[in-house]
Amino acid sequence: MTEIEYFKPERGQRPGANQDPRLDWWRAAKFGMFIHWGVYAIPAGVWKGEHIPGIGEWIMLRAEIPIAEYEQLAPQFNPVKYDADEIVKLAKSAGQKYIVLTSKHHDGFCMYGTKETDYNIVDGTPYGQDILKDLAEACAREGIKLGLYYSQTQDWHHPNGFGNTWDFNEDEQDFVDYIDNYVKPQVREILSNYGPIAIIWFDTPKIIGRQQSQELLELVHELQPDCLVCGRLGNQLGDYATAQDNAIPPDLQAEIDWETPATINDTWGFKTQDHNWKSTTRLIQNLVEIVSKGGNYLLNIGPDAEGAIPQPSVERLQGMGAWLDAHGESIYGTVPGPLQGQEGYRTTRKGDAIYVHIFDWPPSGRLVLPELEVKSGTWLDAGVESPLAVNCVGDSTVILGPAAAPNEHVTVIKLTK
Ligand code: H79
Repeated sequence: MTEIEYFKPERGQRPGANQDPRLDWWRAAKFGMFIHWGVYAIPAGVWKGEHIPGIGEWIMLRAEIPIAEYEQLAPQFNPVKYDADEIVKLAKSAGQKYIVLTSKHHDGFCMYGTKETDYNIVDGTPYGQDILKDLAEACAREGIKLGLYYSQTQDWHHPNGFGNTWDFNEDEQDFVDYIDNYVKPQVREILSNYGPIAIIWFDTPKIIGRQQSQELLELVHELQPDCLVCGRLGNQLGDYATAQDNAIPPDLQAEIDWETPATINDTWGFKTQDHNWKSTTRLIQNLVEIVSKGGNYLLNIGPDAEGAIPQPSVERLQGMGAWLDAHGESIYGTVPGPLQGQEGYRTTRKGDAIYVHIFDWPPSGRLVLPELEVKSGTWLDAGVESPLAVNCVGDSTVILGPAAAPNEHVTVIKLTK
């Protein structure tokens, strides 16, 4: 196994950005919805009857599908079940504070009405409507922030984009021309035509040079000064750092603002054969784990070719939202807690309050923490009726509760001075 590099410099945060107040809303938000959606939802992991392993949105590369063949997906794309309001309401009910939609993934197909190519949802499909416009309007109505994923380096459809070695000869490509005359005009479009965009989520920097990353950063901030740029812009120029996909760093990351993008099953783009859904408990624990170490959780859904959200995703997101309804105080607006690297529990803090999130409830009902100089404790969930005792004993804080965990996912105790 290769060692996981949680924070490569090229996905890192620009020095000084960790003091930037433009990130304050994002620092408090903790939990966002990622949406991976494009024409790859039609093959959904199967090409010419063959299951193509790996993440669904990579099918064009994995099967080395020629552009002329892959392009034929667009005239089949007619997601009549797409309902922007339903997606935004799902995000809200899950407790997610922002949404990031793929405006263009590596396959080059654009999910918005661009003037730069006909290979887009408005001009190239029977559906013919601007999915991004609908989502932007629904987000504005519901007061949820909208970000956009944009694949700035890989574009397997553009003659000068990176990554398609089966249709193009790399030696003949002009990558800087692609950045200057395709990527920049498209970034200008998505930041000019859809109202406020909270985040631009660039991905897989790979060959992008420092100057190109710098120019894209300046373009974004010129058009929308408050728009955050994720670390995958490349060259350590992002407003915040992006961890490796699905990777949660082992320790507290106190010096940087960071985010883990993650899947609920194993794919981003919809795949019929991926049923490896993480449990609601696991997803809640991942959220707590990430927040306890100072990060944000950007959790993905992959709508199908008709625009429906897979039911297992809906159920899990609603389960997370129900937990957050009772426990949001210990997540939103918190900072990492004083006890790190402990077995079986994680801590967050807000002002004087320390929140202990218990993953492994002790069968004795007795949990011993290092001394925290706290005087009292309560269940965070007002619905829990079990007695709770918190005592300082010597150098320890001893919590006494029932034998069974009061919450089926993660029980939270609020400790105060
Ligand atoms: O958008 C999602 C992914 O498509 C994208 N980032 C998230 C947010 C991503 N781009 N690259 N990668 C993830 C990692 C790619 C890993 C690879 Fe492979 C290993 C590419 C080729 C070998 C996995 C296996 C993907 C294709 C085959």
